Amino acid sequence: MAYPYQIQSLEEYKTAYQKSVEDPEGFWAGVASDFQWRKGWDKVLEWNFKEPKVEWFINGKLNITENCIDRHLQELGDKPAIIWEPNNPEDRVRVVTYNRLHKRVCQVAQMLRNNGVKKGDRVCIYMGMVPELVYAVLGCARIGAIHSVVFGGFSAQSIADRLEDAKAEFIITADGAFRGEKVIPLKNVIDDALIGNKTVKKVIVYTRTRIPVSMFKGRDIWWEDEMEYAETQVEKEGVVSFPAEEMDAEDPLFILYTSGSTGKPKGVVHTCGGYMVWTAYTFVNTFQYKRGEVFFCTADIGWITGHSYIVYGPLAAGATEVMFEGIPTWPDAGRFWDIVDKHKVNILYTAPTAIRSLMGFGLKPLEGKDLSSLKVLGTVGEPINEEAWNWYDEHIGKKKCPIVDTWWQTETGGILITNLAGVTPAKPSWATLPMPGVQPVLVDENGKEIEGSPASGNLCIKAPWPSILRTTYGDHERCRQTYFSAYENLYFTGDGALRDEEGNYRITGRVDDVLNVSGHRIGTAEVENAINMHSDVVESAVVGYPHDIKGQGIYAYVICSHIRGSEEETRKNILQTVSRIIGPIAKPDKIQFVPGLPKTRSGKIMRRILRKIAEGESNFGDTTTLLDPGVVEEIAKGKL
Ligand code: 6R9
Repeated sequence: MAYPYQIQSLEEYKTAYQKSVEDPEGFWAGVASDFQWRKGWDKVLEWNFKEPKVEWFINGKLNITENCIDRHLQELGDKPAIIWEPNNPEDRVRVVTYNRLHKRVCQVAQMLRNNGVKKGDRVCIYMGMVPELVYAVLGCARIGAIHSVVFGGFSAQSIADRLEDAKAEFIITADGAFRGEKVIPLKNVIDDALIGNKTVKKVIVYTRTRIPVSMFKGRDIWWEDEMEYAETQVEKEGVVSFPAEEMDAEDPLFILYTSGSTGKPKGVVHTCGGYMVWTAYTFVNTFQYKRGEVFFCTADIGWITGHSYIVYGPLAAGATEVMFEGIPTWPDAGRFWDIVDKHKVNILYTAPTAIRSLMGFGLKPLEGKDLSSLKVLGTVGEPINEEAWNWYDEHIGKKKCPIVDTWWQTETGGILITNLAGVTPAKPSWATLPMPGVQPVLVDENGKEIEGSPASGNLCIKAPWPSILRTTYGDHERCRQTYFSAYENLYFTGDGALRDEEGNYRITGRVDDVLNVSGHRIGTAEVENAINMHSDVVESAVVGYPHDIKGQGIYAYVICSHIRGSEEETRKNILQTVSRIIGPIAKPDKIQFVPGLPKTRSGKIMRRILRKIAEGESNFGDTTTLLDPGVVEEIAKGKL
């Protein structure tokens, strides 16, 4: 069964695109009417990119969980919403039907209410990939609390910063999380994050790994006890109910922190109405999802991809999806293919870094795996190189599955540029065409729009789509500065792109000081700040360099006051420091000790030169403006 707003041919795409540009309000009113609103909107859109102010479905009232769950119950109540594959393939698969999801989300909502959580309160969620994470997220949404999910790979310090920025009063976590052979001690990390914290009142702890945890009286409570009690409140004579909070379309739904070019992560804020419409619309159209098909997104819910294409988009569309707790290489590098085979996955959505890493294991892990259920493949997170694209196409899709290369960002809420599977043409390593409602432009350094094609420039968007970020939490000026001030009346993505004669886009990567390591966004300034925390470090500069599997690796140039013990020891200590401050995901791949850094007379580090050295280039361009041109040669000599 197709969805009313599903685009099914190239012609339909062209018509939809044109209508979305000529009459955005009419177009999006049409799409939004397919959702459940408590009260309709007065006006579809008001916006200016100056302040910026963007409002969609003004005065419309809804609750996103009624759209993701309740409205499906009659038809899909017994159908699986989530098929959960545990870390250990020998353990039991859990199938969560829409009925069960409804019950659990009602219980969480009740549990949160019992513990004093109210609409608008911030709840930090720090859990592994278990169904309870989805219940927690949706339980917040049901009572109108703003969730802030923090990825399990972030350190206590990172969590502490996020808790403080969001002034979160509640945390939902687990004792630990299984990831391959490792057990991540989540609750311990939370305990460290809470040293000195003054806002958090309650920590709810779900039991997953049974590793020892300390439970503080008056603050820490067990998920199981609370849920059991909540169950007696939400279920009466076999009927489950917990009335969802009525939310304004523009009420915040969640905060998700992401790195930018400054040292401090930003809390990107998305709202209820536009985000719901966009995630469902893009899910259905990009992947050409049809009712009953099995969708598998391998992302973690700690990132935007998991928010939009594990939690909200698929569930708003009443989809069936696989959720995976573990990692692609455990117990062996055939794990994804086992899952595809076992659960008859129709649509697989993963990241280029995962594809490249699995490619490295050759074809053996594919032997004996039946991948014939696959119909559509997708990628996200970073540019996909042709080699990886071809491998994915040939060995996974068997040349029968369209590949969608989806470009988007935490700030965009959902997919903005992509081909639509089997509907609009694919072009290897090109994201191709904009979604209806998305008007990309390329601008030169002076902010002038580059017309005509082929062209290359900085990628901006001309007008708002329903799930554009509304603000950065607690600091609207920062939002304006970062995204809306570089070019007048345009949203600036931070990415560079090419455009061909057909209007296809190819994203070439970040043009700011943001790295993309294994599809994870990491600001160079953040890593530098962390390195500089080490007691022997005087100064550091961090750049990206091409990495076969990660896409980009982190290269750090470090000036030390002295080296205690061996260089190797100091390196390890620096890595440990970065792990503590940000998390293991930000650990540099290479650390080179240098006597100085190439600086301009005004004291600015010339990263351009450092990037060239890290890339192994020998032509550094003009170095005459440097304070001490000699330092460049010296650094180049010591390149790792
Ligand atoms: C969804 C997500 C956003 C940055 C973005 C860009 C890069 C994402 C891409 C891609 C080329 C694609 N990016 N998808 N680059 N092709 N298909 O990844 O969000 O974590 O915020 O990262 O990722 O550089 O600006 P986020």
